[in-house]
Amino acid sequence: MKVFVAVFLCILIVRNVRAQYKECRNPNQRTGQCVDISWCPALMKSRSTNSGVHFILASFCGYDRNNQALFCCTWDSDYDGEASNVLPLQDTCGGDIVNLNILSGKKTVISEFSWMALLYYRPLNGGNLVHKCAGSLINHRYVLTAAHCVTGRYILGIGRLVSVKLGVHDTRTAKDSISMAIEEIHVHENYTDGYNFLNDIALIRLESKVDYSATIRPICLPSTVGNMGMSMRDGQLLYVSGWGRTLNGQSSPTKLKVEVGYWNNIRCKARYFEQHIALKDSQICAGGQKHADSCEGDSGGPLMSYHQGVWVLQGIVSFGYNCGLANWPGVYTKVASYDYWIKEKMRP
Ligand code: 4AZ
Repeated sequence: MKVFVAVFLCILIVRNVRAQYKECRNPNQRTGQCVDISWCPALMKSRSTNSGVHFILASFCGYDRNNQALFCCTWDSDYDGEASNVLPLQDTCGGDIVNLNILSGKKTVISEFSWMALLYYRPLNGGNLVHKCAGSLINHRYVLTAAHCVTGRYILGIGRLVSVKLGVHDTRTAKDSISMAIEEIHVHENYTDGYNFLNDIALIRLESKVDYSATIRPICLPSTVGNMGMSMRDGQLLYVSGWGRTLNGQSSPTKLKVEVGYWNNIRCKARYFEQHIALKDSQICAGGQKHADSCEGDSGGPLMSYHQGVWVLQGIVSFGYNCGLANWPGVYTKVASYDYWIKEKMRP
């Protein structure tokens, strides 16, 4: 009898609690109860991560009688889905709808190179944001760029990096583009600021995940497609894209692209040694045709190879002896040399 009464009371209490709290759906579309956050162990746990805090805010479901915010409580502490340290497979990354014939032109079409990111800086005088560098989206959460775009002398006069814009074709309209805040920046520990710009690589973690779309997609890393750049031949065509300085001396409002030929390292090291710059095997040279080069403002952007429908991030725009001079190729950070570094820095 006692047991029966106890069970009956329990059922009554649970019913009462249920009646008191509204049913709700959390951002993962799971059904839960709309409660004060201190009643919800899963959401209390979420408070320790940035993404978790986003998840809590997205779980808001109303107010109680005392105007206290309520949140949808389930067993979830964060968004479902792929962890942020997972790289996309070849069927997701580096795809392009463009056929190669169009590449003889200079303008890009809107959805071309949709992994390209623009880096925006807050000027020291607090004025409007300016963009000075580019980067490449490598998964839902990370953008790869040059170290000199996030630290050191180059950005001293520009300001502090504050956001990353994705899905941009024309910086004047930038319709359909999205602006992402930055959660964390990893600069290579052995980056040398100036001289030969060794280890000129940095990884930006966005504050939340981005959804892929027609104009926002990731590029493949060399390791993803098993092409570590070992077999590149002199003169092999690679591609650079960006909004950097053009022949008329200004940065381009629309995303441009240019073909550049690969230089083997022996030849390129000899060339730059004339300028007393010692290049390493973790750098790639490409270009050296008059007026076809990356330049100021293109830094951090991608040097890409294209093979059977897949674009691969082979290099990161780093520096050069001026821009667009005949026989002076641009120097790029060799992404394949940093495969381990990139994967080690990425967090779920
Ligand atoms: C720059 O100033 C810069 N052609 C970037 C790339 C190259 C030269 C200069 C290579 O950001």
